[in-house]
Amino acid sequence: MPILNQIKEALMSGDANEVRKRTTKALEEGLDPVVIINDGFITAMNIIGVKFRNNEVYVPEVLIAARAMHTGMDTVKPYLTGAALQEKGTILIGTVKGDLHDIGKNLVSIMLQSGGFRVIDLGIDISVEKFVEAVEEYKPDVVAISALLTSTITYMKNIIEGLADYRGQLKIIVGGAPVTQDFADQIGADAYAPDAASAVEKVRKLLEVA
Ligand code: B12
Repeated sequence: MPILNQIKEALMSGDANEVRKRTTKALEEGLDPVVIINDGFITAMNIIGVKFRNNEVYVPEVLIAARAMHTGMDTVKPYLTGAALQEKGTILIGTVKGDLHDIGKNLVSIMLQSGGFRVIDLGIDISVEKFVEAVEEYKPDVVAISALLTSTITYMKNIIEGLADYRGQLKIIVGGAPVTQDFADQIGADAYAPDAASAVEKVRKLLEVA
C-alpha cells in the first residue's frame, strides 16, 4: 500500500504511534511534507468529518483521530520550510456568554485546523466585549460563534451587533444544536452550519479558498 494510504489509515483509526512511524518513514523516503499534510492528514480528517456527520463515527473517534493528526503534525513540522504551509485564513471561535458547552465547538475548531485554517479558540462564556477585543488583536477572517442553549443563542445577535464595525473585514458563522439557517438569517450571520464537517465547507466558501 502506498505510504500515504498507510498514514491515512493509521490516522483514521486514531493510532498516533503508527501515524508517527509511517510519517517518519514517508519523510525519510523524501515525500514532500506539505503533500503528507494535505493528501494524508487533511484528507483523512475530512473523511472522518463526513463519517461523523453521517453518524458512522462518534465524538470519541473524532477526538482520537484529531490527536493522531496532531502527532503527525509534530512529526512533520521540523521538515517544513518557512512559507511551505500557507494557512488559509484565521478563524476566531468561541461559545457565547452564559453557555458552558464546548464539545461541539472544539470539534469545529479541530476540523477547521485540520482543514488548514489558523484557529484562535477563546473558549466558553465569551462576552461581546471579549469577542471585540479578540477581533482587534487577531484580525480574523471569520468569527465562529457557538451556543447550545435556547436561552443563550439570542446572545449571538448581541455579538453580531457588537461586531458591526468590522463586518467589512470579516465574516460571521454561527452554529450549535438549537441554531437553524432561519435563525442565522434573522440575526444577520453570513453563514450557518449544522456540524463540524459542513462548518469547514462553509468557511471555505466564505473565504473562497479550496
Ligand atoms: C454535554 C452536555 C452538557 C455538559 C457540557 C460539557 C461541555 N464541556 O461541553 C454540561 C454537563 C456542563 C451541561 C450543562 C448544561 N446543559 Co447541557 N447538554 C450536554 C449534551 C448532553 C451534549 C452536548 C454535546 O456536547 N453534544 C455533542 C456535540 C458534538 O454536538 P453539538 O454541541 O451540537 O455540536 C455540533 C453542532 O451543533 C455544530 N456546532 C456546534 N458549535 C458550532 C459552532 C459553529 C460556528 C458551527 C458552524 C457549528 C457548530 O457542530 C458540532 C459538531 O458537529 C446536550 C444534549 C444533546 N444530546 O445535545 C445537553 C443540552 C445541550 N444541555 C442542556 C441543558 C438544559 C443544560 C443545563 C442548563 C443543565 C442544567 N440544568 O444545569 C446546563 C447549562 C450549563 C451552561 N450554562 O451552559 C439542554 C439544552 C436545552 C435547550 N435547548 O436549551 C440539552 C439539549 C439537554 C436537554 N435535552 O435538555 N450540558
